[in-house]
Amino acid sequence: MQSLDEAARAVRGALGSRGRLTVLTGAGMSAESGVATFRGAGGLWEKHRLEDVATPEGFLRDPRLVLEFYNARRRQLRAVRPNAAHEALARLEGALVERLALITQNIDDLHERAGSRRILHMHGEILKARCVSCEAVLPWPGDITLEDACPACGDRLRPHVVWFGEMPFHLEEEIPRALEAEVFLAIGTSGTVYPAAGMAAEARLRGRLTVELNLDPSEQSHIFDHCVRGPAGTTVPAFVERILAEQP
Ligand code: BV8
Ligand code: ZN
Repeated sequence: MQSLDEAARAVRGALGSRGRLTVLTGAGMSAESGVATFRGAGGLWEKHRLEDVATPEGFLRDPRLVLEFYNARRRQLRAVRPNAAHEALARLEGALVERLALITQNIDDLHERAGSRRILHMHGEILKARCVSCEAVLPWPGDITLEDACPACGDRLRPHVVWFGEMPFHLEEEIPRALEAEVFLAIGTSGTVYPAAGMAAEARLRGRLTVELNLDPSEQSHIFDHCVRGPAGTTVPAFVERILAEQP
């Protein structure tokens, strides 16, 4: 993949021996693990309207439908495994350590299970529940039902995920700091959902090198200095190998 070599060479140049790299991942990262994406064929939004299952209004209207939507996705997560792309990013973190910032839009735990340690889940985590009143956050690998109650205050539980119209996490400090990195790399995201979709433009505004690894063109492809087409399970390990080849 000629453009992959070109992009990796540019990243090595921009990184040098001390430069920082920020990675933003989306559903395309987990696609080859068998986790449905949102907008692809057979995607999650084909079966449900976003308004019904991924908004606070939808939860108020029909909490059982919403809880079941996430219960099904949580159950499916137990049957899948991280893929070569997740594993390559964990290797990259092992080499770059605090020079790498990993921001994910995904609510699965596949980055963690591949060995990544420092992950910013800007849209929350499906394996955690949150109390609708006192906002206690609890590890929750099983189903959430209407009968489940917050151990602290007894009120109802919801998935600890960011719905449309809700404020994503880590926007005040960690993400702005991560966008100062010399290189911004987006992997497997359609660039449709803001403010995540605006990150490439932010990085470019700061004069940073921007690279996209995606199966298809995204809504932000025109922003990136380099766009490498292909499945993450192939492009990410190849990319990481080329970047690490030169790291002291
Ligand atoms: C907010 C958690 C205020 C829940 C998610 C009008 C214009 C602009 C913006 C808006 C607007 N109206 C409303 C908004 C704001 C809204 C928004 O952006 N809406 C969109 C639909 C227009 N955003 C919000 O509401 C956000 N909050 O704005 O609050 C605010 C504003 C600024 C600052 C502070 C506060 C909250 C959004 C969070 C919603 N929650 N997820 C859950 O998961 O159920 S979003 C959900 O979709 C995912 O988390 C993910 O982030 C997102 C996008 O999906 P992708 O990850 O990109 O996946 P997708 O399927 O779309 O694409 C997959 C890509 O992978 C494709 O490109 C494909 O080609 C590629 N691919 C596939 N297979 C592979 C692959 N690539 C490589 N290899 C493969 N094998
Ligand atoms: Zn509570």
